[in-house]
Amino acid sequence: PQPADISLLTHTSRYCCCRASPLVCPNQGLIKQLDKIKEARNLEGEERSMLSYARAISVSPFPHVITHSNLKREISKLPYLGEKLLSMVEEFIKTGQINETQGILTSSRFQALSAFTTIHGIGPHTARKLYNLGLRTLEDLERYYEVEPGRCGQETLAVIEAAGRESDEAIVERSIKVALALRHDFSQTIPRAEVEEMNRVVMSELEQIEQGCKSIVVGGYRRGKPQSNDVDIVISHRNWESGAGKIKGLCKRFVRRLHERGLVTHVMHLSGFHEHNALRTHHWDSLEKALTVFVLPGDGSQRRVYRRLDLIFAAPQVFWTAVVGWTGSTMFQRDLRLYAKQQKGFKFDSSGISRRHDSKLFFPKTEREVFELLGLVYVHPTLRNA
Ligand code: TTP
Ligand code: MN
Ligand code: MN
Ligand code: MN
Repeated sequence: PQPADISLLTHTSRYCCCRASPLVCPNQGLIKQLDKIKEARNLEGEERSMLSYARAISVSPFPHVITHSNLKREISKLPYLGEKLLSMVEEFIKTGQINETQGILTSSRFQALSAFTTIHGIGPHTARKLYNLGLRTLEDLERYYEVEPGRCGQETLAVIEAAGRESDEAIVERSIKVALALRHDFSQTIPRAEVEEMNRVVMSELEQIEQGCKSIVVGGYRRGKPQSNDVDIVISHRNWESGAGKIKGLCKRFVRRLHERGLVTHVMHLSGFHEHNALRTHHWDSLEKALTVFVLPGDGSQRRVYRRLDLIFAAPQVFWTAVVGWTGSTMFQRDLRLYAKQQKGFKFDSSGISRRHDSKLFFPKTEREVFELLGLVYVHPTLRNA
């Protein structure tokens, strides 16, 4: 990161897209405790409370270790730390833990619900439904969904062809079955070198069916995480004029190809992303994406681990908004949208930027331009871990 950029960021802003959020911060212990409470609220469907904790966590990368001496003076001036949160922070400073967190950690309901939501496709709502049926462990879930560990046959080609014509329930049910069957592989995190190898293999396959494409690995990898839970790649085309036409329909064609080549073994979901309002009439109106299971070709000596791979396709005009959106973090992106709306009268999401009053579209040519358009100081990807 350029020092000039960092020094312009302020830790007292209400928006985390104006603050520096490194991967590891001086108050990691506090954040870990608050994160459990946040997760518990999320699992119980308490959205507002969940967001309060998420916001408290996002301001806690305060540049220094939070102590008694700076608590009154500086910490109480940070946004989102109200009376209740401040008393928890105080408790943490005194005892090294938070009582409520300890209660959560020993709750068997919390343990079951958080185990359930590690499965892609199971959100808090489904997790609670399964818990109410008396299910408690992932083994219980395997029996319920009639899934055998390590084995998941799927008519992948049929899934690809059916894209866009399936019900949400069918998509979720399939995702859960695949994620359950392959959960022992999916729980192994992906080192950076393997992420890079996957991108290389994907792009050399893509070159075979469409020349001139480009990609950036986004998600946690781009924010500097040493290990990722999945791999997210935004794909576009180098030609500004003809690129949009080449990207259109590429998602399905490419996933079919990767499946033929034995690289994509399963498809969880294939879709156009939610559309950017003002873009609707144009041919680059929405982002096509594929949520898949990918396996690197082996040399025969050992079985390769199944990995989750997300491919996002963006026309050149919306490539950089897609990259910023999919780099995350989720909180960083949430505040980018909020800042754009509240401070600039702009609409921002992964599939584009537009001005609200006249729907004028903007097509940034670099990542810095995305920030400039929104009137923001550039934040390096490794400082977007809010
Ligand atoms: P994830 O892959 O779910 O999360 P991550 O890459 O930050 O961390 P990891 O995979 O290692 O657990 O999502 C990647 C980013 O994409 C996320 O930070 C926000 C964005 N995103 C969207 O914009 N829309 C979506 O529907 C999803 C799932 C993610
Ligand atoms: Mn990811
Ligand atoms: Mn994830
Ligand atoms: Mn992902």
